[in-house]
Amino acid sequence: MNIQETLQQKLGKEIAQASNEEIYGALLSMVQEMAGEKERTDSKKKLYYISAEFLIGKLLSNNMINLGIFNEVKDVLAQNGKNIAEIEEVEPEPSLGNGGLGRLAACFLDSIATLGLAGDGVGLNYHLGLFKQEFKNNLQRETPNPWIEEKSWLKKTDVVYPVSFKGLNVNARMYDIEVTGYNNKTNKLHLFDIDSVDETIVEDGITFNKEDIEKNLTLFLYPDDSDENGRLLRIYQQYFMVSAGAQLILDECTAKGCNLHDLSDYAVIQINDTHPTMVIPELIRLLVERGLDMDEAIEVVSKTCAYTNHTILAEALEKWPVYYLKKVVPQLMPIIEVLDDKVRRKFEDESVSIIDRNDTVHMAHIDIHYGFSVNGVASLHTEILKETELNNFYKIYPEKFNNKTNGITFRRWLLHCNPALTELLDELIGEGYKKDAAELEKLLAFKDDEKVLDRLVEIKHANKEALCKYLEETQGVKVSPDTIFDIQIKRLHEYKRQQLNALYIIDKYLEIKAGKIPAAPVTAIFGAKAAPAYVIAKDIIHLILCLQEIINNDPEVSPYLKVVMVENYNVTKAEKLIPACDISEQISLASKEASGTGNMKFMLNGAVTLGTEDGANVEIHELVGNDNIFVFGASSDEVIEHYAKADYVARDFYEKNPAIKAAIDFITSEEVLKVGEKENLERLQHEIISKDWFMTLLDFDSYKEKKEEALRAYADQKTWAKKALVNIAKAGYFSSDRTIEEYNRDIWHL
Ligand code: CRA
Repeated sequence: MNIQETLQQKLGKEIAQASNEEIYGALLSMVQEMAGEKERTDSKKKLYYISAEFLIGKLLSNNMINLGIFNEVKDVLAQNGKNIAEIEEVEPEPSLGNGGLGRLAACFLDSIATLGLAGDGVGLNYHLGLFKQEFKNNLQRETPNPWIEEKSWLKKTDVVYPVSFKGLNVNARMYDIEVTGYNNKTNKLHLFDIDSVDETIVEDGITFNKEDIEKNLTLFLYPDDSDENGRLLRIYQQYFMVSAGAQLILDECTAKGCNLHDLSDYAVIQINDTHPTMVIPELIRLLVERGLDMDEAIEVVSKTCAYTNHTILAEALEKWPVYYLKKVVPQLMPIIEVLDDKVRRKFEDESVSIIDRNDTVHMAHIDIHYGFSVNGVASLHTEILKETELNNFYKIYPEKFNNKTNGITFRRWLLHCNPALTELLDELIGEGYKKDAAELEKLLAFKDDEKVLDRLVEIKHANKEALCKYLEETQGVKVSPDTIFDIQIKRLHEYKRQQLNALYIIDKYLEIKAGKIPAAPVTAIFGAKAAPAYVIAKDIIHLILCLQEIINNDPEVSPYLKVVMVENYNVTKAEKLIPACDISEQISLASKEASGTGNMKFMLNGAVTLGTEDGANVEIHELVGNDNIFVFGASSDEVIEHYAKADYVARDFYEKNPAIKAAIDFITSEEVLKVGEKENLERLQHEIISKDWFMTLLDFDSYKEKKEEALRAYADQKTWAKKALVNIAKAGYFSSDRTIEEYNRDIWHL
């Protein structure tokens, strides 16, 4: 049966007569069947990528691309008067992740399957996701983000594992999502869930009874941990995930002939940041239960587990009080004590112990001592781990440390989200780059080809028009595609410094008000969710929303400057924003952004980076050269020195720099107070002047100077297009296929 016939049969009517919802349902079932019929990857040894987040995005189009049927389906639909883009809109986006860490996991699953490697994901099935962001009165409000519908990509399985908490036994049921490789075999994403979860216990935004574990366990990703019950719930979730995951791994391995002593010949477990760390003591516990002695169990597990560190922010490195673990998973504590004891016998250095003198368990320390590999996610990040953050561990285990610079899947971040650019590339350099991203360099041959440069400009403009239409339809904001699209989209965090961008916008506003008209009009676009309990992050969103209201409604200013904060930023929105971007804002305080992956997506789609020498920006800079990136700000060495000497004083900048003072004073000016909340704005202002932990003001001048330079450079469209071309051509290095090949070569050995 061809696609037309299959769809008609599923619909029970002509395609032309069906609604978009019906067609989506039929396509979903067709694609699921096709994926199910594909061969599964298979090998003696298998990777388990275990992660609290998998930010997979909508799956229909990507699966169709990977199965090689996208264009045919699109054409069949078009012949029947239907539009694939409208059908894509029907699909809800799975809300299973927060930011880069979760999106990275999703890109990795795509690449693992594409390279034909046997590797499954293991995570949790959060019914209400992270949260849905709504703006009201210029403030962020959180509501549940349900995404599981009757017809969904999730397949309920009969696989159920018992999980025991103190005084509570539950069952973990496995749900599967097919992971299709691009023209290759398939893998699975296993998501564990509890049958008794009850969405109706959520009331008033996203609050719910945090103690009712049987009903709340898989409701939300990262439930509010500002109180003790919230933190305990996170431990319940983490243990539920790893205990079920560990049982699955042992089952699958024994089915293949593993005798448990040789577990590491059958499985390698990649621990994605510290959330799944308890898989180490849990596996040890299960192995001892199945007959291994403790020392051997520890050795076996250590040969099986590898750890990826995604952050150097001290507050993000998880530490759990012994007392919490005793309350939730007392069965793990004796094992963790043995692990700690072994460390203490071997090393005198208190700083590498697992349980510290305050009776707190350092999860990352378990991973480093009892895993065989520790990797950072960009060169600079790994160097900082080795030289400063984890230096005491590096001195003990230099051989464990390695770098794996992050990557992104080009299937989603080019083929799917930017079909016009993909078509141009196919025409100019052939399709080889789709399997070997390094071939994108062939594009450099067209660097001085005026016609090609013109086409790049046209494609960008068309993508900007599409975004304008989308923003108007979804949020009612009107912006012009003939302005420079300057975009900062990422989770809201002080270290990422959305507040620096906001201060620049205020400065610009004040200049325009004073009669200094900018050379080129700019549209500053933001997208960011703030963690519900992160007060200052929410204040920064508030400020940006206030600026949006003031500036866009000011006829003196809005012809030259507009501000748009995209509501509920997610993967789907990223796919529309990134292809339309001119300037990619990557302005974190140097040393703080482990890698960033948005920076790579923008580059691949021909945006030029305005950034600090941080995370993977450093590698982007090396690849594209000085002419094709705008770099500013203090270096990571300088920043690390400021922290060491504690000599950064925000107030000095405020008092001595009139532009900075004017911008900060504006936060609580009459204009802003008219549209904003005094308490929030004053708190933010005070934070910036008296603390500014991430040194916004240190880089203000150099940021402004570089940004102005970038805006001036944009005026010459030919040279700008050349910069865009070089960025696209050099992006091949950031394919997650390359990253996964390195993981496999150095860590997994599949
Ligand atoms: N926020 C880092 O901050 C990095 C991703 C993926 C992060 C990013 O710089 O690109 O991981 N870290 O490696 C993180 O979540 C817990 O730490 C991120 O997503």
